[in-house]
Amino acid sequence: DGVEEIERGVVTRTRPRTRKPSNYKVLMLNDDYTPMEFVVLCLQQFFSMSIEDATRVMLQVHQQGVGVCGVFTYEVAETKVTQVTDFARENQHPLQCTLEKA
Ligand code: TYC
Repeated sequence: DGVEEIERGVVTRTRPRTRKPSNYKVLMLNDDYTPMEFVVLCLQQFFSMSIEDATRVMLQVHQQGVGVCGVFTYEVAETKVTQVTDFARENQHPLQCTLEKA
């Protein structure tokens, strides 16, 4: 903790005022029904991936059950999860996305 002398010899101890925000991974989960092309489209649209990277991540999720879409601050990660989930529901797909502290 920092030590500050303010006036007339009064000494106060202060905590460091800021803390770096933690990062969160956005994870894509596999399911049996969402079309592969739809997952690739989501990864391109919401995570700005090239078609090659999107296809690689989609296949990893398909084969291993889960894959990392990216790492973001909590607020951004939460927004991405909502965007993917809403877009999937609008298109009647069960695709699931979640976040995990990095
Ligand atoms: N397993 C799906 C299929 O065979 C494809 C898929 C991949 C679904 C990744 C979800 O996050 C996912 N159609």
